[in-house]
Amino acid sequence: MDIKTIATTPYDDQRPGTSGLRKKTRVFLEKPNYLENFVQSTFDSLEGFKGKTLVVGGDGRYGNKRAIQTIVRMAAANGFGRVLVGKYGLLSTPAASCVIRKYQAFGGFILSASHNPAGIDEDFGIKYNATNGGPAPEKITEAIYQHSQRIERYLTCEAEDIHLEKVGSTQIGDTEVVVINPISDYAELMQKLFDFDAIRALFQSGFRMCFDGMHAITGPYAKAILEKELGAPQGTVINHMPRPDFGGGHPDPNLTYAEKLVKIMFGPKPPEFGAASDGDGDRNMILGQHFFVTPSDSLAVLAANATRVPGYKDGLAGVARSMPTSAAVDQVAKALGITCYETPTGWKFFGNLMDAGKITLCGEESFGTGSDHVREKDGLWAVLFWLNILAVRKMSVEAIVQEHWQKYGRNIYTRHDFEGVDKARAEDMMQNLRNRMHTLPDRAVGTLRIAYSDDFSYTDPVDGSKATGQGIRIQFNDGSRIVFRLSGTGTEGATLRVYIERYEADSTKHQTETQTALKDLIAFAHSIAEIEKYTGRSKPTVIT
Ligand code: G16
Repeated sequence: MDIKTIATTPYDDQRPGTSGLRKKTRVFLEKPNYLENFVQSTFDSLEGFKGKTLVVGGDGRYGNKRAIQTIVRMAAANGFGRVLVGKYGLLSTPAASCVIRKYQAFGGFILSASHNPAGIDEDFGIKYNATNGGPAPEKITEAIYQHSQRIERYLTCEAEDIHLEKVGSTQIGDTEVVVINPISDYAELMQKLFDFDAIRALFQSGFRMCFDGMHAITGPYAKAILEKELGAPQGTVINHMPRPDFGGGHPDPNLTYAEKLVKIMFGPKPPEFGAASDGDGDRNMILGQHFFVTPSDSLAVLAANATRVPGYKDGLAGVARSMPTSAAVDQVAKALGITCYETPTGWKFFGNLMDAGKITLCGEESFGTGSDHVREKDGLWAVLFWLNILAVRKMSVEAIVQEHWQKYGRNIYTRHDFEGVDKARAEDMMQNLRNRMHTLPDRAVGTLRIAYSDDFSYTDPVDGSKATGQGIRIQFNDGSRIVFRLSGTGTEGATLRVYIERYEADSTKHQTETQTALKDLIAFAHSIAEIEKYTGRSKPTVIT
């Protein structure tokens, strides 16, 4: 193989965010060597991969296939022994994690900007996952960034494009490139975790569901598993064809963007169960008939019912949630006598806890739920977990959640997003709040009193690494909370996220509409942070 050394120069904006490097598609396509710089900086940050296996796949968005061809050539030139690529260039994020683990790969690249829209004028992204199948920890992402700041060359080679349309193997010099079925390894893992017979019987009994693939990666996975394997009627999976522009939609499974599914589930005679996943298949939304399950509640319900599901029948080692996620799962952990860890936002913070056997289940308010079966959050896994519980308990989604609240109390919860605001102004707002944090304790807000306020920091209990500046918390004496953070996944301007939560033990108050139940805290959040003054917005763009 003729290895080519190509001269290049650094870009100063290649620091990975909450989940990899996300930019406008044109940045990757039109800035010379933008992708190559990031890929080579990643290789240069790693040691010991010569002759080992690299996994490559993506969510099928615009630019996916072209990026894969570039990465395959670079992987060969850098000395990987084998590259596993999903057919058509596809691999959902959890499937990529599964494949990395199953084939003991050195690591993998996932091409995705997750739930961000796709297309030439939308977003593209790339992230590196390590040997455990999980997102690279901060020490690797920081090393990648440092390398990207002094990069002078990248390595590639002359080779024909790989035939991504056909499963099979080819050689580039000493490197074997294998195009794999992107679904089968993942489907096999799901079969090991869940009672497929019970779910099959549920569908045979006439149970109906609607799964929204949002024209993104999970469509083919859901078709294969729900319809073909589990016998759900054809048509159960809607928007199932992945498209390079996700059909022009915004594949974020929430009440705003999963519009078609929401219409069905809140319309006349809805199916018993509704679910959606996002661009790269790691997020999930769970719906009952006219009923939305918050991601925080969903995690708590899965934890409380885990032993009814084969893969978790021996119980949970522990659980974890990101800091802004509601404390619903904390109540379950307390009842089960297991530890609940509180981590910063970002799936990468769960990896060490899972590798060390400290947790089995974890989740985030941002529609992510998962377990130690892989090292990514997993949308379809969460849907199958719910289906398994529904098959065993023979109750509706709403009845299960209502019963859960009766037993554990309800953590009434909402997130308000202010998308596309001015970045500098949003950072000023956060700084202003930070400067005044120390004046807040003991202050009365209606009948509540502020217990403390801080900027969340985290010390990893496994390797002692520290993460600071992870979100400003205002904690009240009754357990209520308000959290302010700026999103780390956007590509333009800033998104302010405000998370609001109140614990309600009194079941007579569980039916109050969420925004009404949290009205006083929402008003206080607006006034204390001076949201309108800094962002020019009096109302959020998205409420979840
Ligand atoms: C990513 C991360 C998640 C995080 C979410 C939101 O999800 O993997 O851990 O919770 O972003 O992050 P932020 O609030 O910073 O926008 P995904 O689905 O986009 O990969």
